[in-house]
Amino acid sequence: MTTTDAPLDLPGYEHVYSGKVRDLYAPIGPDGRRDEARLLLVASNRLSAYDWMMTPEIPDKGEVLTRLSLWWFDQLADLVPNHVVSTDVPEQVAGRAVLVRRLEMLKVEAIARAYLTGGGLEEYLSKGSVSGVPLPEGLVDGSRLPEPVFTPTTKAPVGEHDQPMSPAEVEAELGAEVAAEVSRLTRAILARGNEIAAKRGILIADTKVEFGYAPEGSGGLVLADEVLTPDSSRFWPADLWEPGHPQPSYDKQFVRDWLTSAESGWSKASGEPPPPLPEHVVAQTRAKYVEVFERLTGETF
Ligand code: PZK
Repeated sequence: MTTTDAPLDLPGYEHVYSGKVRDLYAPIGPDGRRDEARLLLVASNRLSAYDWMMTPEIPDKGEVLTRLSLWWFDQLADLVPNHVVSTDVPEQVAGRAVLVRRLEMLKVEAIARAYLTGGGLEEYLSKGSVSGVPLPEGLVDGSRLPEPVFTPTTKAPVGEHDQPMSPAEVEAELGAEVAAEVSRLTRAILARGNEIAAKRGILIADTKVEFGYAPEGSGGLVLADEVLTPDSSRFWPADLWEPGHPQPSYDKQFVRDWLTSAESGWSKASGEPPPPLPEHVVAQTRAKYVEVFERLTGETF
């Protein structure tokens, strides 16, 4: 899948890469050459649902998620170092961009699950285990797991879907020692996230994090990308949690409900792009992102 938006013209930066919802730029040094040690990570206001990019964008989404990630990096600082260098960024992207250390990224999507749903649920129903971890009988969609389970996947190119990786595949890719460390850290990040979020009425069902190494090879794994945001994690409102059926999504529920309602006139199965979101759905969705930020951090957006 491609993005229709042209990259921004950011003074002192050159566009490197765009994902579905984020963009990477490389700083240009005083000598006019790329600074190979840093990257500018820009969070857009783009939102995807049912694998389609929505129009219009969600105002302030990029800034809310950037500020939330920065807050989580602080909450996790005693568990793992992170890639953040500075929030002094071009004014065009102020508040929604972070200057980061350029790392050698691991070729594994580090996922942990604290509640059973999605692909984890499917695997459990067919095998009774998830990523090689045997689970108790009788679990249903939304059940809390006894403890977070590491369920890594491959990193698929944009537009393709990530595939589950077996423990043996992860060890072959990373080596047994790094694989064990990535597993331990990913589960610890989700456990810490849930300890904090539970006090604020939010459950974090699962999360995807990315790790890299500083190129010098000094020190260990560094937490990169975004962390514990609604884009990288499934957030559920705790008061509506009821195992046995799919849980409402904290951030995207208004979008999904409208898209699947008669009002939108759209059908998932049609293969057609969805129609533009009405203003009230955009506003409600923006409000949910702001609400999740304010509930978790206790700060005002
Ligand atoms: C890096 N991504 C994900 C995909 C984006 C971002 N600190 C880093 N060093 C090297 N590479 C990356 C990072 C970070 N973070 C992150 N891909 C590479 C990604 C699409 C768009 F903005």
